[in-house]
Amino acid sequence: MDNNLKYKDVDEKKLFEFINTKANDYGRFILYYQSAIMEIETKFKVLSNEFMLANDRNPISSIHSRIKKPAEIMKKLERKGIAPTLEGIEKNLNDIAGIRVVCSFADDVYMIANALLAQDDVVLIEKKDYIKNPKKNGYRSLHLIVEIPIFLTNTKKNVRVEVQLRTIAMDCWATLEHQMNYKKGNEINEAAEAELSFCAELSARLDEKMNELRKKLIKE
Ligand code: 0O2
Repeated sequence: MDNNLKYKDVDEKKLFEFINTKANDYGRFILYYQSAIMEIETKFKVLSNEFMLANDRNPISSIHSRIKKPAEIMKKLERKGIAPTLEGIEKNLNDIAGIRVVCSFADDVYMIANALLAQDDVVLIEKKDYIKNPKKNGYRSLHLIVEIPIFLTNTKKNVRVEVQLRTIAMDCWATLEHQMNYKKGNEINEAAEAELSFCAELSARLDEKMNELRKKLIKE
């Protein structure tokens, strides 16, 4: 393994060499994750439409999805000391497929998460509630690792997806913090972290107030 590899210069070909696989095999491997994203996105859209019909408002403001970039996969394999193979990735990396669901109100986050988890083809593998237990810098979101079956011509495959659910206000904070700090490798001092956390508190207060207001104004 070349420890001097500069990840920003690494292309897919380097990833194939790194994990000793062929482009075709990698393409099929990624197809599973792309399919899982499509399945879960559809589930969220169906839930949203159903809620919209009954309540005349949309609990989901936006949905974004991504397949983890080859350079990020390599970094994570190295950082975690995971075998650089497709099997190693499949067994150990739960965020190759990621979906972010931005909800309108704080209650919507849990309502939508619970409705997804109640579906009998969705298996919850792990849950991290950074809303009830925010990170030290103030980061808030509900993270779920779920597994769903994917059906291809001759195969059924259980595939893991990381689902992040948050409110518009939480997403605003996370997006701005990501630009300034997260994973940029900046040395962040205690004072800056406290300020970030203070901003996150402000946006959590906004979420609380808007949630209360919604309950007063709309009967659901
Ligand atoms: P990106 O660039 O969003 O794709 P690990 O995934 O193993 O490193 P862990 O504990 O399993 O760590 O992951 P965790 O804490 O559940 O969160 C991982 C994802 O949550 C990150 O994905 C981010 O999207 C988001 N996240 C976590 N902490 C923060 C934070 O402090 N600020 C912001 N803005 N986002 C955060 P990726 O793949 O690391 O990054």
